[in-house]
Parts: sequence; structure tokens; C-alpha cells
Amino acid sequence: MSADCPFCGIIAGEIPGRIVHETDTVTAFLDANPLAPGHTLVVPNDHHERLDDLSEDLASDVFAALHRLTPAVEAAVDADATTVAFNNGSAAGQEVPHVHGHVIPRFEGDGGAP
Ligand code: DGP
Repeated sequence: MSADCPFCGIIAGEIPGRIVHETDTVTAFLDANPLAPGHTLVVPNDHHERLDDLSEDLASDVFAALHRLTPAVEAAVDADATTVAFNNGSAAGQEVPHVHGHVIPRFEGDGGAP
């Protein structure tokens, strides 16, 4: 856990978060600044900054959660599709330095990729 990391705070229950899925290694919660209704973040429970900092096992757990959650998020908001993305490093737009996959619901005619 990293003391000043908001995602570590949510996982520890110290910061409010709308958690939608939890395992021993991965947590998913709604994004506080959603690009679409249902925008969900999938994060490893342990603090790691970048995707390549994860062990292969933990990366697999994150991807397994994305695999399960993507259809569930689509169904929850009646979306037509999802954009699944990682901003991996600050130059790529990563603002929170705790690995997170975005699951962004998409709708026909919503104007293209965010
Ligand atoms: P990125 O730019 O890829 O690092 O995306 C960070 C996302 O995290 C952004 O969509 C907003 C979201 N976010 C930032 N702080 C919090 C927080 O404290 N709680 C929640 N639920 N989401 C947060």
C-alpha cells in the first residue's frame, strides 16, 4: 500500500469508493470522473505503478477481471460496446500511479474513441 495513493485508499476502505468487484488480488470500482455512465476501473490490490511492474500472475488476474467485467458493465448500462484501455506512464496520460484498466461503456453514435 502507498500512503498517498487514492486507489490504495479505496482498496483499504479508507477512501469512499463504489466497488463493483473484489478478489484477493484485484478490485474494480466506478471512476470518480466517468467518461460515460458505468466507467469502471480495474486495479491490482497491491500498489504497482506500471503494467510492466506486475508479475505475470497478477497481470493475468487483472486481465481475468477485465474479461469478466466487460460484459457485466455493458449489460449494467445497456452499452453497445466498451473501450478497454491502460494509460501506462505519465507521458501516456496516467494520472494515478497505480496500475488501472479503464472499462468505458460505448454507445452507437457516441462520437468515437475517448
Ligand atoms: P488515468 O488518467 O488513466 O490515470 O485515469 C485516472 C482515473 O482515475 C480518472 O478517470 C479519474 C479516476 N480517479 C482519480 N482519483 C479517483 C478517486 O479517488 N476515486 C475514483 N473512484 N476514481 C478516481
